Amino acid sequence: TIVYQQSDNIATVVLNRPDKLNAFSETMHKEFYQVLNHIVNDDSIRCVLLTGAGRGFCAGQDLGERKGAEKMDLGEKLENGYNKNLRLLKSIQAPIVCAVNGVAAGAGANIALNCDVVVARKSAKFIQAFSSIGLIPDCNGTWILPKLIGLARAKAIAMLGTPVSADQAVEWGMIYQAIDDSDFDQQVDELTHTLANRPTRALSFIKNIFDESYSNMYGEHLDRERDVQRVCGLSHDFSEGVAAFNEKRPPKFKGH
Ligand code: LHQ
Repeated sequence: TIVYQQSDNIATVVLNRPDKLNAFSETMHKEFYQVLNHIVNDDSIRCVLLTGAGRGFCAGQDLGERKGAEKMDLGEKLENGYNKNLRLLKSIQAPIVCAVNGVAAGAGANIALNCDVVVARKSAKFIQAFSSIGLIPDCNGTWILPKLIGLARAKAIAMLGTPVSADQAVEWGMIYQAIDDSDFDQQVDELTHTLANRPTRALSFIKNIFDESYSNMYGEHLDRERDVQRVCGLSHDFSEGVAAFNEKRPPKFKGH
């Protein structure tokens, strides 16, 4: 249910249940965990690409696995499935690109929005499908959405379940780029290779410090930038970046 491949320091994770628009089954949760766990522990990885097989990115939770009308503990399902995986995803230090190749619904939409650089095919749509089946957005959708697009839009799309096109998502600041379907694969490939050749440790600091900014006070955050920049200043990649600038040549970053 997950296809994993590694080359050029790029880890590619493909959600692979195309007949079900890559909806998350129990098996897929487990395989996703194994793959993320591998990535967290492999220092050679300098960029992660998450995408889907076929015409969809991910339709969220597999609703076919719970056809019965019996009630169940969704809190438990979240904790041992999505939340466990998202905590692991969040601990990955390399930049994570999400290439939304088609519809991203429910948990699928919010898993995408938890990645660092999100691009989508122009034909893709983002659907906060949760309230249409009596749920609230999960996978930290209620945390990230208001930050990305503001409370007014976040509440409306969460309550209405309105599909948001890739272009609209860019205009709202929900994702980074909408790419013509015909150029998508090539541009995603260029993006991941570019990121994999940039100063990986600095990029990891960037993602962490942006997240921290939501809970830090102003002065406290200046202190954090100072401390992190001090570490960056001691890195190979900083020396290399400055040397390359002065020698008017492209830098060759090692990632540390
Ligand atoms: C699916 C699914 C799907 C199974 C398409 N499951 N088969 C939930 C509960 C538990 C714990 C915690 O968290 C959550 C979080 C959630 O993710 S809740 C939200 C769950 N997702 C949805 O409600 C989305 C349901 N899907 C749809 O609304 C549509 O399929 C979309 C709008 C995504 C795409 O529509 P279409 O392009 O028209 O495709 P389709 O509906 O024809 O789907 C194609 C096939 O995929 C079809 O199977 P079939 O055998 O009939 O060809 C669908 O049944 C299957 N599929 N989503 N979530």
